[in-house]
Amino acid sequence: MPRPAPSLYLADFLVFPCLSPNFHLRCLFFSPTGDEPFCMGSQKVMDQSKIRNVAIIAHVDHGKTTLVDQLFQQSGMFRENQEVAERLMDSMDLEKERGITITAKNGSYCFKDYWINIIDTPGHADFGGQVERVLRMADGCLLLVDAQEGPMPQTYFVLKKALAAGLRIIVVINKIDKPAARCEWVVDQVFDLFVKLEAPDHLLDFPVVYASAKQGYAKHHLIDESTDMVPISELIAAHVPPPSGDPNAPLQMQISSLDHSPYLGRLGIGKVTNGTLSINKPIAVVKRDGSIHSARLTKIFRFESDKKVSTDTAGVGELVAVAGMDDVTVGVTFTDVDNPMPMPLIEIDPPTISMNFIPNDSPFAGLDGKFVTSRHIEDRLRKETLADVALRVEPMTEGVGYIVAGRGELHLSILIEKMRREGFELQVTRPQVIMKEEGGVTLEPYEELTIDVDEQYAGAVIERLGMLKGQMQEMTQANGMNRLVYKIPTRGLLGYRSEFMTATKGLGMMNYVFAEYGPYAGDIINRVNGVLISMDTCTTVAYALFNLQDRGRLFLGPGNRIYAGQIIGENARNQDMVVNPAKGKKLTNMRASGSDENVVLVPPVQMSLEDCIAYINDDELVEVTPKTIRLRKRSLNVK
Ligand SMILES: Nc1nc2c(ncn2[C@@H]2O[C@H](COP(=O)(O)OP(=O)(O)OP(=O)(O)O)[C@@H](O)[C@H]2O)c(=O)[nH]1
Ligand SMILES: [Mg+2]
Repeated sequence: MPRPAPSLYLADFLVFPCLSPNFHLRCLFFSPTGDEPFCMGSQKVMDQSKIRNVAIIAHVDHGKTTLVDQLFQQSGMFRENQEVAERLMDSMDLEKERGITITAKNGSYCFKDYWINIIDTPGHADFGGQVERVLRMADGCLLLVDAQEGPMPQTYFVLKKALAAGLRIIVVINKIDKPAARCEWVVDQVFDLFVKLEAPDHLLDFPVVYASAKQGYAKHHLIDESTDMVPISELIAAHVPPPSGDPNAPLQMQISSLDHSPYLGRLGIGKVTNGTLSINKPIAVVKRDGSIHSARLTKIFRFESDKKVSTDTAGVGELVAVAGMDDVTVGVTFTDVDNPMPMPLIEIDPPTISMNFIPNDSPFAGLDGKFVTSRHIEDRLRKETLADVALRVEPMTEGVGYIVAGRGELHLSILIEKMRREGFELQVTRPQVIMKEEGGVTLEPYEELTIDVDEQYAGAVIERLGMLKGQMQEMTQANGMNRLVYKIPTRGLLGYRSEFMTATKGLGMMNYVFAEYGPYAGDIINRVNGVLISMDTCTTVAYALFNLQDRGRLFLGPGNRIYAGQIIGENARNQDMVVNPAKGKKLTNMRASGSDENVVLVPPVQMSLEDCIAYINDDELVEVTPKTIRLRKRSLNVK
């Protein structure tokens, strides 16, 4: 077909490759005047047959966000000299700092005349529910697997969800630049996983592509030479079907995820499954409870690279964000006013752990934070439940505070971190797993735990996991490393990560994913050590800490203002000990030359918020303020 002239744009909405060095990947839409390239803020809907909606799914850190960077960069959507941030889609501050994706995000790029919508998903198990929900927007997915590690617990989880959604799957063996890459082994493992998950025959024959997202190349065969990511885009264009759906049918669009705009408030994100979404037409909204309301949208956005671009209408298969409904939530369907047709509800995974968020009542309460009352905390938590459907909040039955339940320690600690950055002060209790009663039997959540550990530390890890009520399912060896697979109560894993890191000198990897509810495993003692507790409100003194450091590990250094009942370290023994961290040296008339200044302190153990949450026992609290994180006894009465 001859390439149409730019002036035909409004009639056909076709894509014109621009003559840039990588023009085969570059795609600009021309303005009606023909000279200025302009964004997709068009009144027209897209050509359905040229849309590809692809989710990128994988275990944590297997390189999803890095792959999206490369696809965007090589599509020519950025100016040649434009500075583009690394892991562009990880746009939240916390995502950048931690190097992990916390919320799924939409973006797009052009390849030849295809418009490829990409959904970058989080790999961490705590955010697994999001993956399941956003898969509703996809017609296919890229399953990334690390070329060295092979499939990991979350690979299994996301693949299971993708197969259940009936999506076409392209397997990307990523990080082939790693010296220890073992691509053939990984492909075999992935195949075994497909078989284990009873994938239908047509999906078992999955296409494979080998990539280094970091270095920006991909190839169909390992022996090929390649300098770009084109093979991945080619496979997407060829293997992912265009969105099905009838443009003439009544409107159907279900909200799969949420976003927030400082100007427009909440945005609902979803795929137009049937019909056309238009800004000027009233729509019916079917809520989660089945009630139907009419509404009018104030804005519709398409996703262009990592930006949202306003449009007035969107057609079948397009992924859009919409504004105008403050109470929009995951699962609602936008549909035709005259012929409302709700889509099946999106199940939301029930929470597995909970913590109590209580107002700060420590002696130092209110010194740092702007928002300290239970009312402030309640309002903030309610706001969060609107944006995060995996979170549940209810008032505590005893005392003032809220029971906040979520999908894991990371899920809840991210919320606490966000709150403290906004100026909140609060105290939190030790996480509790959520038990279930079934037929008079108490059931508790179990995780499937996969551990990769150097042979020399395997014995210690196995011994500890036994104490934490883990049951070994599998043990394999390769290249001096042991892979252990366990089923273990979620309770046993609370706080285990930092212990594991110390026990394996940082040379181990542990990953877990929710497996099932199983019988209550009996008492588990997560922490054997007692703590060192300050006897007074005081400022810590180097000399006193020097004398205390033989007793255990200290959590803070000299010059810190602390209160009576605050935890300042871990006791080497298993009971608590009240200590005086302000006790200076008795002054005498004699000056002992040299020894007075000779106080050498071991650097204190630095505890992150997650470490603190994982560390405390039931009679302890973590006090969180914008500037400080403290550990304390619930009862400050130490006399
Ligand atoms: N050697 C190598 N490292 C890579 C490659 N791709 C990504 N990485 C690195 O792997 C780490 C994780 O990359 P991300 O892109 O954040 O991984 P992710 O899958 O998005 O992680 P989550 O979103 O947290 O699940 C980063 O340090 C990347 O630089 C690759 O092809 N080769
Ligand atoms: Mg990521």
